[in-house]
Amino acid sequence: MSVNKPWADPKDGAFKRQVSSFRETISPNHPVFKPANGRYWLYVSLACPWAHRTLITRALKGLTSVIGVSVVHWHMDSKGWKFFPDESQSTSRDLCFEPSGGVKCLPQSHSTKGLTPETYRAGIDGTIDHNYNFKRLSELYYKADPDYAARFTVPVLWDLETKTIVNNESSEIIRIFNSGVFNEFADPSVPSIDLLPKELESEIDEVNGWVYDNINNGVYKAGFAEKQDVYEHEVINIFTHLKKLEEILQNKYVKLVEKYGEQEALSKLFVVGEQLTEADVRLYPTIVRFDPVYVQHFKCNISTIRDGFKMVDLWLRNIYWNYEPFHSTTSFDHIKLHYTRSHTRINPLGITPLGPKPDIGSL
Ligand SMILES: N[C@@H](CCC(=O)N[C@@H](CS)C(=O)NCC(=O)O)C(=O)O
Repeated sequence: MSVNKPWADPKDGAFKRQVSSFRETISPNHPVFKPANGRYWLYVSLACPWAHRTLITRALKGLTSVIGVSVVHWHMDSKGWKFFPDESQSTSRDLCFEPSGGVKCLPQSHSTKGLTPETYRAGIDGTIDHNYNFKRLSELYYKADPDYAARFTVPVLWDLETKTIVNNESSEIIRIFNSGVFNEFADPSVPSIDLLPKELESEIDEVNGWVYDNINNGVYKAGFAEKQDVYEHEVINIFTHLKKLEEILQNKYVKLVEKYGEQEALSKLFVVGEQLTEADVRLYPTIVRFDPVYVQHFKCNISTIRDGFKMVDLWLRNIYWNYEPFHSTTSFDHIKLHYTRSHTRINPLGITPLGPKPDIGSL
């Protein structure tokens, strides 16, 4: 079976992301995938920015007890993602920073199958596959489709009833979560939020479009480029768009200060409108990874966010420190370890840089 490599096409030296294969939705009108409590399961990596969006949305929508989660180990090898325990990485304990990740693997009826707190290092090594005890994410893909012939990517939204993949495209998974189909099961203590209000939808789509091409996927195109000119083109493009973002946030902030005063302005500083939307959810996973990994590992080092983009940095710190669903789903352990030790073509010795410290500035 030929599964294309995660790095660049040797012909033109440019990285091209594969198109996701499973594209169903969940809705009362869908012939198979109806909304239900505990029927669907998310498979994620805490390192992966695309999976990160789905975890944030799940938490923002109060669905942590409705949709369970299994987390792959941070180390992705030639056979792809694997679940805990991972014998080959057993020496990693003292290399890990402090445990984080904040992922609740509910529903509670799914136990961690005998793992004790000593052997179960959630937030560092990921979790077991709670449903089938698979060792590899690939096994899940083959269960859904024995002829599957593409890459085994996270996130995966899995249906426990028909035992198949509903969707493996993060931009669609977050829209399913936001659509309201699970509202009746959602945690009532979580304030309800619509991440895609009708009146802002076209602006959100417009921002998502350029943010995806030039920032979210831009860092990968720079990082995986295998020719100098391709790399330079991509990295300059990223910084052009970070500048555009900085200007948008700067203009907004000035207006917010005029309208609400300095104290309240920050609480309304979002990419679109004056409220948290999908545009923030999709931008955040890239920006929070930027200084810790993309600057050095993907060579996006014209500047750091913290030194070169004051408003983007302020927006980032506000979201990270003031919104639990962002904070609790961000694992700097997974992020740093995954990139620096999995991409052996970029970093053959797997040395993980210690800085920058702190991972993110305080407010
Ligand atoms: N279009 C997908 C992209 C997902 C994706 O590329 N995930 C990466 C991790 S960041 C992955 O699982 N890669 C595994 C591989 O390429 O083997 C989405 O947004 O859901």
